[in-house]
Amino acid sequence: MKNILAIHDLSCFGRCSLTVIIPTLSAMSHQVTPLPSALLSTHTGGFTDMTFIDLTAQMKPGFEHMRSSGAHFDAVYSGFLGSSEQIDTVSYIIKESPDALIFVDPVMGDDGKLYQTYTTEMKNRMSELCSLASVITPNLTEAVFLLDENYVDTASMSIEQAREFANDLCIRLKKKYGCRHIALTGVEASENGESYVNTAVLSDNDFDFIVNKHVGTGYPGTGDIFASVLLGEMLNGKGFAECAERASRYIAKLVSYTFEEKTPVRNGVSLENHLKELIQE
Ligand code: PXL
Repeated sequence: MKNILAIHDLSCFGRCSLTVIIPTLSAMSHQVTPLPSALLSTHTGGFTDMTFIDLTAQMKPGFEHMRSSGAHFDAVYSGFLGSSEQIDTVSYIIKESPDALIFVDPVMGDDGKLYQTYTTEMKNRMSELCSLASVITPNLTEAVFLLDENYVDTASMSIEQAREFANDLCIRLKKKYGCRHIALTGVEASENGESYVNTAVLSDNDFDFIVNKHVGTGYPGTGDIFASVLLGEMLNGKGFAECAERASRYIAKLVSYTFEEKTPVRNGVSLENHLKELIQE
């Protein structure tokens, strides 16, 4: 069994970050050891006035205590962070984990905008973590932030145009950060009146573009579930492109089922009804 150090926030209501990461990776037979970066009453997508407690002060001592208590991590998996200082802590943890797979989801924003609790300094410094990672999983917004560029909405591009645009972004991300594997999510396109949400994958020098019909709407937490399924599959020994394909098909299915249930978008996807599909006999 692999043990994953999951450095993300705990947003109590709304199904994102640790509340979806732990069940997803557990269903895939991995142990998850959370190192919470912040405690929020809800996530920031569609809610206002959420409570927020920054947990920076307990992260490094918490990591040291787990290590001295015998914890060994096969992967360090970071996501939403609560302060700029946490980037130093996560860098330290990564440097202290030379045998671990370093998987950085550079959570910062969506639709061209930073999340409510993110500062420009955090945005500028996320590059430090990406430089230390083997795997990064930015969405389109985060990818352009990491390249210091302006957001481009690809929704009106054809699939081929979006594919080329995403290929170019992935190549430049790889050149700048040196990561072995990149999965770029949320690359929209449209063709013949149909909308698509695609995932671009650059693994070593092989590029793939996974095309999915856009069914319903975008839900919070899907980036966290995508990254978790991808990591879970990688730790089960599969090739990166195959893992990314499984993760993106799983998200497309979750979104389409949740859309039919007509629940409020900000409540996230109905993961609980579909966890059993991740369990391998
Ligand atoms: O799913 C990414 C995420 C994680 N944590 C918090 C968020 C979001 C996205 O909105 O608000 C608190």
